[in-house]
Amino acid sequence: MRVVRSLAIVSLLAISGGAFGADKVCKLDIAGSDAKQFDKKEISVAADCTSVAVTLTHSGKLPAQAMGHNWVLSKTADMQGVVNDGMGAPFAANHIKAGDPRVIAHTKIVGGGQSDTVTFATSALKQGEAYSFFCTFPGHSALMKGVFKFG
Ligand code: CU1
Repeated sequence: MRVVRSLAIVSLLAISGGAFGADKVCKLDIAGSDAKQFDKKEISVAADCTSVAVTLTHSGKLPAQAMGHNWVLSKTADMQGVVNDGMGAPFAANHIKAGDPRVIAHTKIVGGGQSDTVTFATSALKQGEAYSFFCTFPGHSALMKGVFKFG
């Protein structure tokens, strides 16, 4: 009994760890297909979300080496640079340049039937800034991109 009670207290502390005890994790889902498409062209995150959890699911059947997808977030102005450097980065590094400071958040590359979730704090985002999400698998971002709105 004593052990159970201590665990409960620890979880409560974890949940109310924010400055005002109002952490709000906003969950979003997006899917990538064998036809090299995301199922969303736009994602909106409300200003009161303190963090965002994006789950990317590959709705197709093709393996990651042939038709892999990731979900990458950057400022729209940084997107082309992130994509270009991603082409030169290895598959094992999810086609993202090591330590790329322009990447705000990214999932790993998934293949058919797989999914991955990335969680990031909205303190990394500014209201009014233009953000885009995209896939950095070589040749995919022309079709696989969308607008990410915060605030
Ligand atoms: Cu892709």
